[in-house]
Amino acid sequence: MIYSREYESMLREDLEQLQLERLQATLNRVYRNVAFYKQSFDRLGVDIEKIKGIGDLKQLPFTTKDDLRDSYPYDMFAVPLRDIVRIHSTSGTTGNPIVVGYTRNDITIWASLVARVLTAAGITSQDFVQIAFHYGLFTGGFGFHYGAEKIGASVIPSSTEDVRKQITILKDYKTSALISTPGYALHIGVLLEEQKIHPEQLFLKKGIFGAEPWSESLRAQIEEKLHIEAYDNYGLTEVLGPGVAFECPQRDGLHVNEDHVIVEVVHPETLEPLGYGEEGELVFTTITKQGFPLIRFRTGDISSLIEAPCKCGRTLVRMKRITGRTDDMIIVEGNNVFPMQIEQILLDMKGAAPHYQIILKREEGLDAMQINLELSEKLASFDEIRGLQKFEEEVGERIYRELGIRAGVNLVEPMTIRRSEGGKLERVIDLRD
Ligand code: DLL
Repeated sequence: MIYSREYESMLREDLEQLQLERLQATLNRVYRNVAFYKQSFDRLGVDIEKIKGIGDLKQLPFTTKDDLRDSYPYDMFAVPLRDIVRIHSTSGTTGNPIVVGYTRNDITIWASLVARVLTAAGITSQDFVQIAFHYGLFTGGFGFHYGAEKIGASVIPSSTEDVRKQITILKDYKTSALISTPGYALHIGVLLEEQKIHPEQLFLKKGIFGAEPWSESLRAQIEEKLHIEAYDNYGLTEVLGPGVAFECPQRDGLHVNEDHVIVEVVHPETLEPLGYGEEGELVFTTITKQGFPLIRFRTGDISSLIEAPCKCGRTLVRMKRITGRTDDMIIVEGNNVFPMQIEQILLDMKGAAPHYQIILKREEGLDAMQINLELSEKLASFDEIRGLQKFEEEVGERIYRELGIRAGVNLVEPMTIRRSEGGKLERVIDLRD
């Protein structure tokens, strides 16, 4: 099923013409209304009147996460604040978060793009859709909520209820589609087994999962544990939230909503545009957003584009699933975090040496973070076990408070974390999947 056949299956040349018109309108708007873009275009001598084809996009400068942080909170907005009806933001607890604004029209488009995601997975007005994403500054809860309402499904905003409550809802409210991170779906699957609830006792048929990287093998595990068909979907706060790209029943790459964003893949170092099939950094230009338009935004996500047309009939280009990041950002239970944010907290805690290792595992299907932290000489001499335990708890609490991630902290003797070449520590060891 295709939610918006007219746009999702457009002839390529018509789509490119539409993209160009929308791009030109966006460039005019940002040049007039966003000081950052006026300055960066002027600095590079870009004449927006000369952008006459999608191929000219490469003349435009990139926008980075740092540019967005520096414009905190509202400097990137391209409309007067009275026209903004919604604000979301990234977590960014240490540096400035990235704050995004939506106009009423942006929200309407967002809902229709998420409606495409759901419809492509076969979800209809007959479905009971349980949304186990946080409803808050994070875009997952509200984004899916509006999309699911748009297609007329019965929406169950279970949000961050405890997992046992989620399972009760799944069973009693006859949920037929689950929306969450893939890690959370696996966690539910593991607990169902523990509680000896057979998936056939549920009504669940589909799962739409995203917000963090996952693999084909994790898909197979989730499908087996929950007896569902699992679909991937991709998005990011800066561009919109969920609704940027989604799988169709072929489940071979994610269709990008190209009538609303232009996608490029560039070499992460030279920043030269790459061709189909070549892996590099995803870059998005929004072409319909009013509140928070973005020109050539570097996502840090690694993927490649698939040239071949899809059997589903959509002409929207497909991107492969995300295979990694250009930076060291990690995602723990859907929370994006940079090791540097953890390091800053550790360094701030008196008594910790700056030698630590972050170990990511899966426990009962859920992401678990353990931090092995070397004691400073000072703390090592303070060998009262109770004091050390208290210190471990304090570090864990502070990480939870500031980053929203539960971490087990484990103090280890000085010089016991293995150094690799040059005495360097491997900071993050990811044992998930
Ligand atoms: O995660 C938006 C979203 C919500 C997408 C719900 C899908 C479902 P952020 O919190 O800004 O926004 O995180 C965006 O998460 O740059 C990727 O690194 C990662 N990511 C999102 N979806 C996927 C996916 C939301 N399907 C960052 N596969 C992105 C791999 C993903 N990584």
